[in-house]
Amino acid sequence: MRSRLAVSTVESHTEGMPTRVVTGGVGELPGATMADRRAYLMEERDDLRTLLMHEPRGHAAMSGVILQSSSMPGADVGVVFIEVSGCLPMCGHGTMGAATVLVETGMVQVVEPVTRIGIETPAGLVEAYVEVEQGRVKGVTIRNVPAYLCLRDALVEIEGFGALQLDLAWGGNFYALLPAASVGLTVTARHHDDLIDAGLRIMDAVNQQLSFAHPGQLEIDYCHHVVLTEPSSDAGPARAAVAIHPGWLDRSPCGTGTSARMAQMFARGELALDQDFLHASVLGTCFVGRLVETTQVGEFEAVVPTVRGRAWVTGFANYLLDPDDPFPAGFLLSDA
Ligand code: PYC
Repeated sequence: MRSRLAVSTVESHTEGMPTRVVTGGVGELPGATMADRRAYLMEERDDLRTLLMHEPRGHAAMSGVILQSSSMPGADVGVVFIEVSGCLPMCGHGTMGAATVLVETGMVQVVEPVTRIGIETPAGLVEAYVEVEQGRVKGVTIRNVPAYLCLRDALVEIEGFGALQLDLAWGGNFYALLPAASVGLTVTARHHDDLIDAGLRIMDAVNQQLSFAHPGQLEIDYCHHVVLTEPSSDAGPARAAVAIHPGWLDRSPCGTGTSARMAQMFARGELALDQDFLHASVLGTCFVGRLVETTQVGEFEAVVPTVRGRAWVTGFANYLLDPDDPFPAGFLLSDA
């Protein structure tokens, strides 16, 4: 056996959505901050992301984090998110997965009943409050970066659907939000292909017809995520199908999407501070969100969201790259 690299990982899933946590073999990426390291990875080492996320080592809905050290005040670790879609500024399910792995493998000092882990993400400092009972993680609440409603009732012309109104909100990524019913769908795994197809058309329209950027990181001026919403019925959770570039659905209720949806609802007077918001995925798995304070992001009134979910460790792996492997950066069958 020969290999050009050996990357060790701890595999996990958060409410059904995988997080491959890279624990060794990559080392410290160049850059002072996680935003710098994300930029480095995207510009110089995208092959590493695609090797670990794409087939044959990953799949078309794969997601992960690369653990790093951080010198940000309040942070214990740093993370760079990797995904089939690229390198996200922030990922909620991935942060819960990483926090669970850090605790259950003993990579951080564990305090029961709650271990606090400060995590520097490319979008800023996120705190994870990990509920631990006899060494087992029972739940993770993340205190996310501030979220805000960026565009309200924006009118876009969507191929096949005509003119539709939607909101655009930031929750660590930009999300276009609109009712699934407005594109003739319900939030169910049976509509998987149609939800993705509608999501991609909406994404194209938003990116071509609307103009926006995060005030603190002006290079983040695109939308790769669409939340097709469904309101709660009775006392049940609100539901969401989160369609993501280049064409897959989040298996979890999406931590940053939940944050964006809560910011949208707060701005519309539909959700108050300190009120639980139950959010279910297309798979039926749930996060519990809450808005805990108001703040400001540039000119936008913003809110600080917390999101609680649970992750499970599924395995340990070592990934190799044989110098003769014909796919040194992986592949996606859909792109081939
Ligand atoms: O949980 O924030 C999230 C997320 C983003 C993309 C997939 N999951």
